[in-house]
Amino acid sequence: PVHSRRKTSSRQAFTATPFRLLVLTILQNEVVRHIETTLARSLFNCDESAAYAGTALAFRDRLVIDWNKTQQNQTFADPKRVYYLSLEFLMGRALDNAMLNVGLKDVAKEGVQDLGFRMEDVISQERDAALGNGGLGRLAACFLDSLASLNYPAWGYGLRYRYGIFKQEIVDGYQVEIPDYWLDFNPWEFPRHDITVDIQFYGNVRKYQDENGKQVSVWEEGEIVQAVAYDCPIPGYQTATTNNLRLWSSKAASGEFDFQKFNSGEYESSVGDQQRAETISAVLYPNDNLERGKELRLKQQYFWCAASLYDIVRRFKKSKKAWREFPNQVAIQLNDTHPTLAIPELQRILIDQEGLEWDEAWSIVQKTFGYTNHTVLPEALEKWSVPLFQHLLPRHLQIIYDINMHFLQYVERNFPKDRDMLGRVSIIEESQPKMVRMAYLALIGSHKVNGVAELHSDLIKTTIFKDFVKIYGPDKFANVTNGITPRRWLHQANPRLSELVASKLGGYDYLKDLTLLHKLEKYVDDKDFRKEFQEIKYANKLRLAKYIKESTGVSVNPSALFDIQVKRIHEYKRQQLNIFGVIQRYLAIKAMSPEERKKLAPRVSIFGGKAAPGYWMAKTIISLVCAVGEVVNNDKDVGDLLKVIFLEDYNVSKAEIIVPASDISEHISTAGTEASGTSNMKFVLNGGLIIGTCDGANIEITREIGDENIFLFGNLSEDVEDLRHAHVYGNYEVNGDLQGVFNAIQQGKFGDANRFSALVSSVVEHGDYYLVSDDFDSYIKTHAVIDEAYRDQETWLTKCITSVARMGFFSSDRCIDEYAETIWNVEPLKPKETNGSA
Ligand code: RUG
Repeated sequence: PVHSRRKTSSRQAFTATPFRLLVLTILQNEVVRHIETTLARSLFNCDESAAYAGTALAFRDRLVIDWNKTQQNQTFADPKRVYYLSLEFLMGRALDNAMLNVGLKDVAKEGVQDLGFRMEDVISQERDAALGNGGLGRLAACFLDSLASLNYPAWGYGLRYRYGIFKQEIVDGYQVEIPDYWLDFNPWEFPRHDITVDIQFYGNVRKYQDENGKQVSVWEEGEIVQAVAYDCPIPGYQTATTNNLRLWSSKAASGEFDFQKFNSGEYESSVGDQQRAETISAVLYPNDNLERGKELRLKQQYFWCAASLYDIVRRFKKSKKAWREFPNQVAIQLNDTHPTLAIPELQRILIDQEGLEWDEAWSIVQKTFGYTNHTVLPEALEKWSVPLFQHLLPRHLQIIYDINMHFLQYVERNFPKDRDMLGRVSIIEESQPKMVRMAYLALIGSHKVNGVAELHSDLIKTTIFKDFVKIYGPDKFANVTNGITPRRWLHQANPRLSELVASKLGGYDYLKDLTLLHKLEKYVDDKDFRKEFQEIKYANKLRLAKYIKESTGVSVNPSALFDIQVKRIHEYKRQQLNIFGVIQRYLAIKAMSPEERKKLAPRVSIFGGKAAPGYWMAKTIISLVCAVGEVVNNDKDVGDLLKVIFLEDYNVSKAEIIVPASDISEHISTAGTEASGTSNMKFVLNGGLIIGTCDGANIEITREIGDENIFLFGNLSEDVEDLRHAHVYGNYEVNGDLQGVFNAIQQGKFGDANRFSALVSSVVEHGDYYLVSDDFDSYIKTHAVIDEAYRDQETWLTKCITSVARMGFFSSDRCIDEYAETIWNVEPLKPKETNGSA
């Protein structure tokens, strides 16, 4: 049927090359075969979801072939491999990415058109794989894309949550969380029921002397849970390398329910073990930059670390190399402190199971691990209570105490006069109860520690890890500034801009070497290029305006300045500063004469992002944004001059629509609090400008694109401590404009003032920890500068184009090459043959 359809189809088919036609026919046949056989559906009642499933399965088949070859090639060559351990992988959708990486999206588009579908509709059938909270999980996803695209022999290891990050609904202006059961149909994973690992919890440790007089520790009894591997292929861009992301799922070790209990009528408790085991990988903890110390979270961490290490060690042992070769074959990167238990676990395997001496084992451990720190916020630094550890992982606690003892002895020998230092750097915090400081354990057990942007990497050396710089010297610390994959964040999200760039640079090579973008600068004055660039931005804004209308019912003017802040809601990210600024603008518009109004560029302020379910202040910020939107959007007197939108359920696939449509985006954290930020990079790469503080990667973005192309404001990180001190001990007056904003809120202009009183009092009464009042004036003035700049569309356009051309540094390919060279010491492994279909 497909063949006959082709004969009557579009003109394009006749102009296509025979090879293209052949690929198209083959691909179409594969899609149809999957719809008819795998899904057992008739083509006559094939809907969009079946079209998605058929297309996804056809592409999956292609990935699997390259995936198998890649794994065989790696097994044969046995190079040093990288293992990226991350509790979060925020992958988003896979089909579009697979089609682009394989290089067959255009053909597939034509194919599904022939079947009567639009590719956009087919793609949007897929649910996001949302196994992450925000920047940390998305970084891990970008890194996987770069590792494969650059042909590094690499594996990702994570957890296969049954429920990813919750779906956010806004009901009467409040956030409501809905569970995200995303696994209904997931063609991108392969259960490996033959790859299982038994993971032990609880129990006790027995010590005895063996026949040679050596002390031996045995971890006995307790509970066993089984880890089952689920593998996801990760295709590289225009290469046959397809790496593996292995996610672990938990199930009861017996695999069966308790028959005895079942037969005696205790139906509920007969499935108890099973349910308890499955709970481990059931849900992603929905906190970003916040740790809560829950037992189940520690269980998740150990379950995943132990299963991954077992797998890594098993693979190494196949090569029959000596243990001292382990760090020459294996590099393990810890994405934050979440996988820190891998350190005592490897030490345990080496000494308890493989019989190595402590020192030899410890030297292997230290050479193997690298640790990436992503935050200096105290509330985000993981600590686990010693009693909880003792109960859940008794052997690991002993090992941690031994690691600490060796470390403190070393510190004492080298710093005999600084007695206080021991308490400061000890892995064990002498609090009530005692706590295990995971960041210290991660640092001590790794050979390199890196921050994620220059300022952040400097800050960790002067704040949380200051003493450790003295102990180990500065060379243990490195910076690897974050990056993003241009494949998803330009080529996929903004295909027209990607095509325009390719037309000027003579092809798509820049997607593999983003520094080539600099060649765009010579087109900055090219009339046709400018026109096309501007038209693309407008089309992207139209698309977002349409989405806003569909999802909120509000009509926005696509010619207005789109001002966007989308990211997790957090006080340190300061969405409250933004909405206070919006209120100030609203009040100012209301007070303006008609002449003044005419001069003002219309604005649409767009917010999006999830609040952790237990983070009340963050939820209050969302409800203030919604309440302000209600009033402003219905104020006829203001009309198009200002609209305020809260976009529900911000996620990766929505970001792909939102990011290309911005004129200005907001990256306005209190200086020194945002480690890097990565959406700042995405927005600039897509031809938007940014307003930001001197924080995280904003600083390096400024260095690259030039300070004339960015709107910076606010206090610097070196002044933050003094300013906070002044709030607590001095008499601080709130600036007049901000007071006006607070008055409007308190007078009930946006509904019941009590709902928002905590936001006001956090500034006025509780020390303004995030320095909203200190930065407000400069924030408002900078927005006035933006208004002025936007009126001059030609200069604005020049800034946008110049900035895109200078963003080459921020590719995640550059990050991965830096990690490979300075931390992992791994080399790419050329694939055996290039991807035939690309
Ligand atoms: O908050 C940071 C971001 O600044 C950064 O860009 C991202 C990736 O490095 O990681 C975020 N982060 C930090 N997420 N969780 C943490 C602390 O656990």
